[in-house]
Amino acid sequence: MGLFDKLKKGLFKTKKSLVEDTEKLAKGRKVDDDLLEEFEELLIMSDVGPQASAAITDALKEKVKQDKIKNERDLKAAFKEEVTKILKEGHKVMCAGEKPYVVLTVGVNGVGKTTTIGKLARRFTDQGFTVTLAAADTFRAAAIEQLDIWADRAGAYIVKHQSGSDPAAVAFDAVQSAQSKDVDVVIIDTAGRLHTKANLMEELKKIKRVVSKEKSSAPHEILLVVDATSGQNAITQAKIFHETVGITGIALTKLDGTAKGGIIIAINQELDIPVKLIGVGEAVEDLQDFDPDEFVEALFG
Ligand SMILES: Nc1nc2c(ncn2[C@@H]2O[C@H](COP(=O)(O)OP(=O)(O)OP(=O)(O)O)[C@@H](O)[C@H]2O)c(=O)[nH]1
Ligand SMILES: [Mg+2]
Repeated sequence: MGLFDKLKKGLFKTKKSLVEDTEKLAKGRKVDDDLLEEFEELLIMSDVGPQASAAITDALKEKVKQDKIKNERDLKAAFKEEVTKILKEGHKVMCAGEKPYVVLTVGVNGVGKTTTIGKLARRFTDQGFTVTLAAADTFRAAAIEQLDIWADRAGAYIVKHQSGSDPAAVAFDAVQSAQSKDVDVVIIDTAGRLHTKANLMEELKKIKRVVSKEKSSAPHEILLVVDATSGQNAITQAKIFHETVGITGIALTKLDGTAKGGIIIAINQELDIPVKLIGVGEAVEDLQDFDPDEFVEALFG
């Protein structure tokens, strides 16, 4: 199965709730304000978020007024256009520049950080880059083992200390080791933490500070991993992590498990942080660069 088909398959449930249900709603009906009110409700139910839902609906209302939307087909086309606009605004992909290129990965518990790191590492090594993983989730021994397995699969180096040790020290050692071995990419795993726990958020600041002592331009990417099934809480998480450490990109995981993939539209509308990666399944190739055009095609096509 090609990447686009995997994306399509991963977005199956979201396509149903976001696109097919809105098509059904409009079928054989006159497109008017009443219909668009119901349409807006459907968007909100699909986790598109109040702001983006209102923005899309307002744009459609305007087009109805101008007589540009007459039937369900016009409605779908205009809807697609508005979603594309929102997803394209401020879009960026991840690209390794400096050497070593240091990626710090953060997020709440269980969102898919370690899995995303493993898949990302594999992608980089497949492309011919060398990679060092930093096991800075020292909270549980199992977390270090999990990263070890991924390092093995990806053919990456791993820097690890004993569980319970200082995560910032692990991150520092990993960057130092990468510099001495001339490694291309360093990816730092961290323990999941609730954005509401101030002391744990301080720890992330420390990791960031310590890494920049070893290489002043690092970390080059601070990647927030967000679970697509967490609904509007994803926005709150992003805001607080951003305030604390300054997020440069979002990896949105588990889009395959949910009908609420509309959250990606809410994230794009409400935050100035680009979604760079999406997870549409458990396999390595299910971590994809977020490409707004392809995403919209997979959803509406
Ligand atoms: N279906 C699906 N499952 C995913 C995806 N990404 C991650 N997972 C699953 O999510 C679960 C948790 O993943 P982890 O990578 O351990 O999450 P984590 O954020 O590192 O968790 P903590 O370190 O405990 O905070 C695993 O079972 C993964 O296989 C995805 O895109 N799709
Ligand atoms: Mg983990």
